[in-house]
This record gives sequence, C-alpha cells and structure tokens, in this order.
Amino acid sequence: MERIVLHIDMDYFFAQIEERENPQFKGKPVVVGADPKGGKGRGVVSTCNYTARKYGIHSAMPISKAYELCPEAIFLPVNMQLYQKVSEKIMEIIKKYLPRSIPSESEGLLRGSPKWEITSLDEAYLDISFLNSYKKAENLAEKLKKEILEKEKLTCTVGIGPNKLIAKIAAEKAKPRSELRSTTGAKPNGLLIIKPNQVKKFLEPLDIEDLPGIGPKTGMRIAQSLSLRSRHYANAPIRIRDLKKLSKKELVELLGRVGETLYERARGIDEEPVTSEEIIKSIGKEHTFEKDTRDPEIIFSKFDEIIKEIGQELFLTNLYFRTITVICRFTGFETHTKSKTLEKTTRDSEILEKEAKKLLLKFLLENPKLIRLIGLRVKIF
Ligand code: TTP
Ligand code: MG
Ligand code: MG
Repeated sequence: MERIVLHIDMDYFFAQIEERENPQFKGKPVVVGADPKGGKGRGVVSTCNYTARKYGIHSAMPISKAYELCPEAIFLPVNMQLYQKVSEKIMEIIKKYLPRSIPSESEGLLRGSPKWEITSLDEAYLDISFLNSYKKAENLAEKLKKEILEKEKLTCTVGIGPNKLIAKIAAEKAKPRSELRSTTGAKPNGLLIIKPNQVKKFLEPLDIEDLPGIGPKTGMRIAQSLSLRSRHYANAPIRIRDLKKLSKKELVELLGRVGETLYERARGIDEEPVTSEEIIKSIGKEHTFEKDTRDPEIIFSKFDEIIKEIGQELFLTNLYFRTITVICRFTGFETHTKSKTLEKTTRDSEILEKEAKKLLLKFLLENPKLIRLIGLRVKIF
C-alpha cells in the first residue's frame, strides 16, 4: 500500500521561542545554551537562531567556541520548562489533524489508521495515507502551518513524501536556512512535497551525509572506497548518485549491516512505520563539571543528585520507564552512551539508581580519561 508521510520540525526551536518572548532580540544573533562566562564557559550550545548560524555557531558546539565566533551574541540559558510547555501546545495542534478513527479499508472509505509519532520536543511524523492524495496532503500541511503560526506565533518546516526518510530529508531541505531550498522546489513558506515519482531526482544530487545514518566517519569510508575505483571521486563531494555505484554486497563488506540499510536509503526505500499510539518521551539531566575530573566522590555525588532529580520527576509525573541511558563525555569532547533496557517497565527509583550506577561504573572502568560531563536519561511511558 502506498503511504503518505508528513514530517514537521520547528525552526530554530528554543531560540525562536526566546525571540517570541523577547521581541527586542529580533534580527540579533541569539544563542541558547550554557553560560559562556566570557569565553571560559564549559557547556554546549543547545541551539541558536539563523542569524547566529551565519557566524558558524551550531547545536552541540562548545559554548566557548560560540563565544569566540560571536561574542556580541545574546547568550541565554536553557529554559526547558517553557520549551516543554510550548512543545505540548504544538503537539496538541498537530494531533487534531488526524481523524480520531478511520473506517477500515473493508468499509471502503479511507485507508490506513491514524498514526503519529513525536520524535523530539520539536518534531513529529504523521501518517496521512488516509488522505489518499498529495494535493490534500499539501492543503493539510498549509493549514497546520498556519494554525501553529497563528496560535503559537512560531514557524515550522514540513516535508511530505512516501515514507519517513523522504519526509524527513524534504523538511531538512525546505528549512529557511537550507542552501538548496530554492532548487528543490520547496515553497518559500517552508513546505516541500516529494511524490514517489520525484524521489530519485530529489535524492541523487544530495550529499551522502544528507542520508540519516551517514556521518563524517561513514562518509569518509564511502569516499575512500569510491576513490579506489576512480580519481574522479578524490576531491569532489560524494553524492547519493555516487553511493548508488556501490553494490549491496560492497556496502555490507564496507560497513556491516548499516550498509544494507544505506543501500536502500540511497534508493529512497524506507519501510519504517510511523508508530506509537503511546507517546514515548524521555526525561534527562546532565552536568558539566567545572574542571574535568576523575575524583569518584565528585562524580558520584553529582550523579546521585541527577538520579534523585529524575526519580523525583518520575514520581511527580506518575511515569514509568524501561530504558536507562548514561551519557559520559571525556576530555576532548569524546562522548559515549551506555543503555540498559529492563525486562519490564517500572517506576522503582532503587532500580534506577542501581542500574544507572552500574552503567557509570562501566565507563570508569573502561576509560581512564578525565570526565567532562555526565548525564542520565530514561525513556518514559
Ligand atoms: P533541531 O530541530 O535539531 O534544531 P532547531 O529546531 O534548533 O533548528 P532547525 O531549524 O535546524 O530545526 O532541535 C530542536 C531543539 O532541540 C533545538 O531548538 C534545541 C534542542 N537541541 C539541543 O538542545 N541540542 C542539540 O544538539 C540539538 C540538535 C537540539
Ligand atoms: Mg527544529
Ligand atoms: Mg528537530
């Protein structure tokens, strides 16, 4: 059955909310994240508005680097409570665009069932196959964007395609900051629709790193493998059409199982369903130490605090968890995560404490480097 999938992602989300709350920031570079402390701050950038991106600032960059690039920017702390509230309001609006129940196919009216999936505070997928037409999908997207702008005074970008992969890349390319925005046929208001017969033409000229799953490392290995065949690839950026020159077998030999997925993605194939009737979110906290450290007392007392805070939030919100993830960033910004999925969901804070500490201990045993940041995240239900 042919699907129609919509992906929606808010533009420079945290920073756009800050602009909305403080109209005097308009037109100025705004960076949301850790305190730069005059260039000595140790956290990272959460996000920044597009004016700040022109200076080269981006998410996850050390805040000290951001300060170096643009000391005159407006630096703001992360006001997560506010962003979460706004996120909930936006998700409420999005949810309304799915019919509550759809007659089954045998009843002959519509196909598919209403499905949507929230994938972060500022993005979601909607399976809108029930509309049965890309024209109707476009109308829905226009209405949705308009309602969010009117009610929340925030802009977003929407991508529509035959699966999640294409919808996501389409949204990425339709972003106001995207260089390709005008060449892909995206509408100036941030909407790009890729119909099944346009997928090939859309994907082939894109950079391989536009495919989810290809970061700089994988990209490099693919580039090396191609340059062994022809000098043509030596210095040129590698496009998805180049990636298609590698057979499935070659990709698997090069990259393992990911190779198989990439072979399909390069061809626009993605069977991942839009899932989750239940909305899976996560609660997470992290802490950057003032100085990189290996002192177990400092590390574990901070970690205890984090565990307690998350335990309390679970208790207050009546939520259950099943997957626990510990994040550890070492000197030099090398970041690793370790996760544990429990047999069943629980809200037992003792289990949280025991499992989280086990994971952190593993980090300490495996890696002798100084620790810069620790964090803990639980997936909640
Ligand atoms: P994104 O949607 O990735 O980015 P964005 O909304 O800021 O900008 P864009 O227009 O490119 O979509 O992330 C959503 C929010 O999540 C972002 O506003 C801040 C937060 N975030 C972090 O805190 N750290 C990160 O590394 C990233 C990528 C996002
Ligand atoms: Mg966004
Ligand atoms: Mg996002």
